[in-house]
Amino acid sequence: MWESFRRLIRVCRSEAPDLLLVAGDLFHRQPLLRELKEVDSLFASLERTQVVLIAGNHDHIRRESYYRTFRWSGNVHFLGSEKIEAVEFPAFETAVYGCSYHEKQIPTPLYDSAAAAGRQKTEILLAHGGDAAHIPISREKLSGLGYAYVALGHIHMPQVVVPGLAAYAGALEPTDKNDTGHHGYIRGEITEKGCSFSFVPFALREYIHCQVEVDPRTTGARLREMVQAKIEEKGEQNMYKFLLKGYHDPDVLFDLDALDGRGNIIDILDETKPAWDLEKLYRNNKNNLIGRYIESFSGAEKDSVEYTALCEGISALMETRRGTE
Ligand SMILES: [Mn+2]
Repeated sequence: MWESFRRLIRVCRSEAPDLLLVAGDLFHRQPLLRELKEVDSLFASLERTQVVLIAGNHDHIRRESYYRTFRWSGNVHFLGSEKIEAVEFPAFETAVYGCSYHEKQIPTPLYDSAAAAGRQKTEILLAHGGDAAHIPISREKLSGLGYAYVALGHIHMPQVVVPGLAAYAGALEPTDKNDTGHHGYIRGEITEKGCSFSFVPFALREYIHCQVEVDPRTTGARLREMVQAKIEEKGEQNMYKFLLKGYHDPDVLFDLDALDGRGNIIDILDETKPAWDLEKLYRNNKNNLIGRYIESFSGAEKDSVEYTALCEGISALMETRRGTE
């Protein structure tokens, strides 16, 4: 995460935006003093950019938090109050509003009544939360507050909440194996015509969930090729979770460990089912339990619930027969 943060600072150094907004949870826990010093010196290196940040629920301001006493560099503005306050930048006629978490949870919809006060021509809200326990947000209310832009933090997946007005930047890098999809930051521009913003993919890696369909001709070696081809197509730098579907030859057993040739598969779920040759099985087992079992499902459509139950039952029966052989 530090590496991504440093890369983002390098981007800001070269693009020199007026503002860099950090919408809370810069840290996933209480920051150490040395961490605040590192972050502040990186922010201070942005000579042409003003930085505004708030504390989120993860790095909420505890009684003994270093956030309370830390002295930020001149271009860094920490909105540390529990109540919504504003920092003004007359040089580019902008004010940024926001508040910080002093508790892990805030179930009150604080932003519902946090209208822009008209201190500057352009007003921005820096907000954190959006679920029931963390300042619930109403799209309608947010739209009526009078801000040119609402920069949202808390949800890791980047997403637009109100088109042209409010969006979650998401985490710079995925922080969890279920944080699939692109990660990056939001680059916004406010002109006479209004606000426009777009998501900039920035993460070095993504978590990708893939599905692979097998059929009765798929051998273990072929499956390995299919999995590796998917990884080559979507990028070797990413981390994968595979779901195997379809029907396999009952005599083929997939060795799941052998599929991870590059060490970037974190999970493989095998939901394939054996493709039994039911007619042949029936012919050979007419007078025993297997035959009667197949008979009881006669007419089941392939891929129906009944057919799946039939195949699973057959697998179980064949397994016990193998066991007694
Ligand atoms: Mn949060």
